[in-house]
Amino acid sequence: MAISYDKIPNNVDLHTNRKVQKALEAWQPDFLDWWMEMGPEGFQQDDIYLRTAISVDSSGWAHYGYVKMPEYRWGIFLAPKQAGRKIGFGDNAEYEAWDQVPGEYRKELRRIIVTQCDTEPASVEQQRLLGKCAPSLYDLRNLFQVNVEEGRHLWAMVHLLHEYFGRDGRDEADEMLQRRSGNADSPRILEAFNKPVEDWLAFFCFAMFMDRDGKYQLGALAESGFDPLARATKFMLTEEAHHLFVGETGVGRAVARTAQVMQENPEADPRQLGIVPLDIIQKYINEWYSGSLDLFGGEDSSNAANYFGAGLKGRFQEMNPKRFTDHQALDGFYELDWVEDGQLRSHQIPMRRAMNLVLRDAYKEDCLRAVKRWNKSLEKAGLEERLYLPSQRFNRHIGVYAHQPFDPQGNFLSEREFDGQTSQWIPTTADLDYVKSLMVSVTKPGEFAGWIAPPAKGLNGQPLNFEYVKFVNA
Ligand code: BYC
Ligand code: FE
Ligand code: FE
Repeated sequence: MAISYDKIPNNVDLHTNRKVQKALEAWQPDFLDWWMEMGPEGFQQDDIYLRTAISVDSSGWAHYGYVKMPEYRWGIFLAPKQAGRKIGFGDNAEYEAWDQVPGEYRKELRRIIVTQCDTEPASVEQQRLLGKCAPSLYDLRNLFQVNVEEGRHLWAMVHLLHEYFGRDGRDEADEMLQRRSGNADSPRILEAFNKPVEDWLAFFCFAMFMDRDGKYQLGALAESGFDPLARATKFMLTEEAHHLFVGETGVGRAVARTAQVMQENPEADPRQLGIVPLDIIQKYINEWYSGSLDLFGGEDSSNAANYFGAGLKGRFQEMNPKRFTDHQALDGFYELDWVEDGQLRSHQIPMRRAMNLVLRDAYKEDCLRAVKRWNKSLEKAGLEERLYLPSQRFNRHIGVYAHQPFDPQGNFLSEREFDGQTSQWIPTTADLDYVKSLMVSVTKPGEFAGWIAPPAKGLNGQPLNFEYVKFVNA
């Protein structure tokens, strides 16, 4: 099947690159089948006010207009090449950045790119039913914007697989459309991407915490000595900013609405007021934040040391001298307490092996900043409660704290104490059912569901009551 290349905006010379053309011609129809089967259910015919990336220059890349999602122009962009760019860190520092995959690191690079790539379609699958209960047209449009851009991130990584990894790369690209989030036989690679996102508070937590992991992982890959990966991820980060905005302001609007209604009804039970009680919001934060920490991999990781040593994956803003001056990280240790012989003991991780932790620390700072902002609306409403991030030890499935009985404050409990209290920390079935009961679909322009405050302003300079989605069968 022939593809019309002007429908694929790109700056990778697609029209002259026979090799990638051929690979994409085989892959694109399968992508569209996947999108129809696993993409947002029920809205494929509607006109959505979406932005499309049509070039890489910072002022002109975002083009807004009504699009039906299956006709979205998923493009392939690399951030502009920096002439003479050198590898910035690790054992290969100061060599020219690689334009081709270096043979000795082929396996590692393939694995990093495949892992990154797999999360993109996974997130679309996890979110596919949310459109049916969106709290407003504004939010519905934001969901779809995130979904089509995750689709484009899949394209961006598939392009690298097609262009640089030959036969293996084509096989990996095919498998991206075969694995399914949550499928027992062929699940997505990382655990957190196998969990369905079933209500909008969960969606906002996902975009806040999981997409933010994406920001830091992409930031680490944007430092890569493999130049095409660095350039692809750098451009993905420009789109990612909106996903993070959707997540952070989404949770913030739920908190703000709860604060406002509680202030107006100080004696009432929040569950009778059609808002999400703060204790449930805290439980959602506990669950999604702890899940996001798992996405950084183990605290003590030889993989991480190898990636850094080879110059494949750096730290966040590796080349910013305010953050890092030593780009070797051969000296020093990261000190961390974990349980040994039934007790918390201090351990020293050689710095290169602690790179997952170093990246995670930058991530945590960013999350703390957002929580502080959310707490401002509680403060303004005169409420005493505050939201917080749980300890890094709590509810972990990967790394040195995996499957151990820590509470959200990081205390090491006995199994019995722990089992008795999890319902206070993680959403129970009753909590999830209550949140689901609030999830009504609101489709009138300018109106919002009762559990969430409207945003401060509309999108792209449009008013709040703009028709962000036009339904074909309205
Ligand atoms: N789940 O050395 P270790 C995004 C495995 S999100 C399952 O501790 P490493 C997005 C690991 O494979 C960003 N398994 O970990 C967000 C290894 O297995 P083997 C995605 C896991 O390798 C929202 C073993 O445990 N990008 O873009 O240093 C919407 C020990 O591994 C997990 C990336 O992840 C897990 N969570 O670190 C849309 C970047 N963690 O070798 C998109 C690329 C570890 O024993 N990925 N394991 O069989 C990486 O850099 C690394 O693979 C990780 C893991 C940081 C994920
Ligand atoms: Fe993405
Ligand atoms: Fe994202």
